[in-house]
Amino acid sequence: MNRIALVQGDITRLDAEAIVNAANELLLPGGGVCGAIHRAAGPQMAEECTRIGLCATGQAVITTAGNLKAHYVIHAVGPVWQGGGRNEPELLASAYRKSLELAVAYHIKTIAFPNISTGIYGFPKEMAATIAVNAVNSFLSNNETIRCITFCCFDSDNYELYKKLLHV
Ligand code: AR6
Repeated sequence: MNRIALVQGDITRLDAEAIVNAANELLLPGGGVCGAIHRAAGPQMAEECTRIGLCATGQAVITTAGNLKAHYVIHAVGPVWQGGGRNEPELLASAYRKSLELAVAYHIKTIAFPNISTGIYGFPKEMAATIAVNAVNSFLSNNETIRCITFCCFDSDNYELYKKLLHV
């Protein structure tokens, strides 16, 4: 059974139990998908983020999701692209992996990811897509509890890249 789905659109509208936020280390409401998630969730989620305080690059933390349809938001911090020599690929893979580990710990069965790091943080989109798909595939090969992982692409470049990689 295929447990990976692809959609193009706004992640805040999705029905998944958890949506992943492309967060920053300070867990502050920023721009991009993070700004959209914070606007849709409301102040309670921001307060939870403030209480948690920090999340290192490559790691993830979880909060409730305020006014969103989702029950949880997993805040994953991808790396800022600095040319590729600062362990960016491994840190990006780790952001996906840690998010999925949290999902399993919270008995979450459906989860949606944005294209972490490929906006403001400048990670090359093609490399990021390959890393994301590989990280998710290898996680799923050792997991039986997650029912569906959705890649939610906002821009057409990313959507086309994922379509090719996922053969859909
Ligand atoms: N739904 C889904 N994807 C979206 C949405 C949306 N509503 N809006 C944008 N994207 P970015 P980063 C896509 O910049 O590069 C924030 O300020 C966008 O097209 O949101 O990880 C944080 O607080 C792109 O493909 O995140 C951090 O400071 C992808 O989301 C910093 O930006 C990621 O772009 C994180 O930068």
